[in-house]
Amino acid sequence: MQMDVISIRKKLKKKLDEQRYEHTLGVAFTAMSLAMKYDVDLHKAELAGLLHDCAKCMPDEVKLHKCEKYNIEISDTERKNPSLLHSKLGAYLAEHKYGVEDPEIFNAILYHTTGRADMTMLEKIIFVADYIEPRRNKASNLSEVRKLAFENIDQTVCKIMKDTLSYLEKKNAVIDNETMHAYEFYASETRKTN
Ligand code: DGI
Ligand code: FE
Ligand code: FE
Repeated sequence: MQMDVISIRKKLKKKLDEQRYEHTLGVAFTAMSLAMKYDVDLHKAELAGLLHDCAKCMPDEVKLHKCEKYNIEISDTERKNPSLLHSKLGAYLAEHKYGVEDPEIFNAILYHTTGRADMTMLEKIIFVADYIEPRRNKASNLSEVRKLAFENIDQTVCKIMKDTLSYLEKKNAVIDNETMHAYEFYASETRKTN
């Protein structure tokens, strides 16, 4: 059965550390603001925002173990970077532990880290809200990206993907195929409209 938002928040507060919980609230509120701008159901944006990182705060071994237990497929890239699994596992837990019944919400959780080609508006909103929520302070050009998010969501997705890829390349991190493919899609999409 679908849990109400207040009960979901209470459960998340137990499962996440303090910073991650604050980030989660920031993503939920930012997602709702973007949903107002882009005509998306506010409740779906809130649920997807609240639950997107529900599987983030567990050790990598536990993520791997739970994926095996629930028969969630683990790719080579994910085996090398088990942190990436928090999206897949989060989508599974949203359904089975938080009672979310809406596949649009699972997909927004599932693709929030890598993105994917041709995302739905809800998927783009969660992808962007994760990066721009008020408590985030990592990227240097955040004020610019925050403004752009309310002007052109596709360009924002493309910019975030580009910045994330150059950050990962600098770190010599393994890049997931989905991340690369998603960037190529949005790079060509925004070229078409410019
Ligand atoms: O969970 P959050 O920290 O809120 O944000 P997130 O789910 O977007 O995860 C962010 C991290 O994931 C960030 O450091 C970039 C990294 N990431 C995104 N795509 C890839 C990736 N890491 C690797 N190794 N490969 C990817 O393709
Ligand atoms: Fe995440
Ligand atoms: Fe997040």
